[in-house]
Amino acid sequence: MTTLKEKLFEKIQEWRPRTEKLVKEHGDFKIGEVTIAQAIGGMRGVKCLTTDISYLDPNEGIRFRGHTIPDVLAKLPKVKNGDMPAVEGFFYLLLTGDFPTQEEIKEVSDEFNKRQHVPMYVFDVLRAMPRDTHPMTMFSAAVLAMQRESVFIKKYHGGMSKMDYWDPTYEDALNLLAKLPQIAAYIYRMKYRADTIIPPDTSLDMGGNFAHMMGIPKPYDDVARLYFILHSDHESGNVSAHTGHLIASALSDIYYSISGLLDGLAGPLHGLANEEVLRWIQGVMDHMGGKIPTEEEMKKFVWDTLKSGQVVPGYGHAVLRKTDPRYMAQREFCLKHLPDDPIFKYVDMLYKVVPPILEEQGKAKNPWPNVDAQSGVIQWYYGLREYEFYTVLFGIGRALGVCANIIWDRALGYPIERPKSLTTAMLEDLVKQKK
Ligand code: NMX
Ligand code: MLT
Repeated sequence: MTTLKEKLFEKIQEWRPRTEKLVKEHGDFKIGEVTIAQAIGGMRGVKCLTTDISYLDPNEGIRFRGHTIPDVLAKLPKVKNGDMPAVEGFFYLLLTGDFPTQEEIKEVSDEFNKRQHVPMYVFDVLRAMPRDTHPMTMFSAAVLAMQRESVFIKKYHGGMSKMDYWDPTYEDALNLLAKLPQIAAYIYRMKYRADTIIPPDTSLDMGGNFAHMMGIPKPYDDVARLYFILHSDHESGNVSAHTGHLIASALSDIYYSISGLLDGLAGPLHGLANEEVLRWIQGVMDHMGGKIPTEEEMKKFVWDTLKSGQVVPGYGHAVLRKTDPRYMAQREFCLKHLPDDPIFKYVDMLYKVVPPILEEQGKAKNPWPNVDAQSGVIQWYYGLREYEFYTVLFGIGRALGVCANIIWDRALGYPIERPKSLTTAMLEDLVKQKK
């Protein structure tokens, strides 16, 4: 057993009695009520999920295992010759709640490198798809194609105690996570770089290897590390994390779960918003003939977007009620590395212009930018201009968080998810009875 797996097992054994006690002794303790608006309105704010991997405070933003983004970036050991921590170390933190040493990070990195070989049939599946297929469709299909590799399902069919489910799930998770960067880079180079594939370099960490396979020089390795960390998890209620958890709750394996989460992430109200932001800004730039608009001109574009019934991509959030700290972390990166970039100037002007307009319009509960408002500009700057690829990057990151969640779901024996529905007539009757 690796140090990570051993440590995880210790943590699981410590944690199990806490969950069991809560359910057995306090199972009917009420943590909230559900209103009709919530039952019809996407279950917004209903407290009915449990995860210890991350928690989203509406005003403070995300904490991973109790740590804010600045804390995580400061406290995790950095990659040699880089400014960012290794993604592998961050995964260790998500799984165990502890900051790893350099040695422990190296062990996870070696594990990933051992498992990074992608079976040939995955590339065959990708090559059989029309080249204009959306990269998220390709990414999800590639993950699904690998389902036959699942260790969990083989062990399940062989007969396995529920207490052991987490173990083959951990194996599946590491096997899959190790391959995602290579699959993503393959899709990118096949689709947008004349099919010139760059083989992996297993001497590098996950972020470094991804930058290498994308063919983008430094500091893109740090960009990749920052991206994967920032996008990893946003507690369990968002569409991608919830989809992954929901699918896994039926004991479908990691491959089914991650493929499904990618499908949810590919919606324009969720992860695809990072693509939408760049498309929208390009529209503004084309209209302006490349010139940076004045604030007044920008305000008009924002109002035109709203008046045509569209949302302003990259703004608003279902939970957050302030600027997303993931936006701020990327903004800091931009201020350091690309302060004069024209697209960054647009993005920065939008930060000034959009919130007051959304407030004046009075519909959005959160007028502030989310992670997607700032993420595309960095990719664009480093030459990744095919913005339909941006959600794939989000997907690699999100898979880390969801895999950590699913391993813990299995360890704590979370059951199949099955909320209850009512009919419209039942809701009407409930209201009448109350009157
Ligand atoms: N532009 C215009 N209208 C908005 C926006 C926005 N950015 N955000 C919310 N609204 C509208 C929303 O469409 C709804 O209108 P209606 O009553 O006509 O249905 C109203 O404001 C109330 O919505 P909220 O309760 O504030 O937001 P909700 O929780 O339903 O949705 C989002 C959250 C994120 C889906 C929404 O803010 C949005 O569509 N934002 C733009 C797309 C985006 O950036 N998505 C990425 C989110 C982060 N991520 O990576 O997943
Ligand atoms: C996410 O990272 O999943 C998004 O911010 C959406 C959310 O949390 O609701």
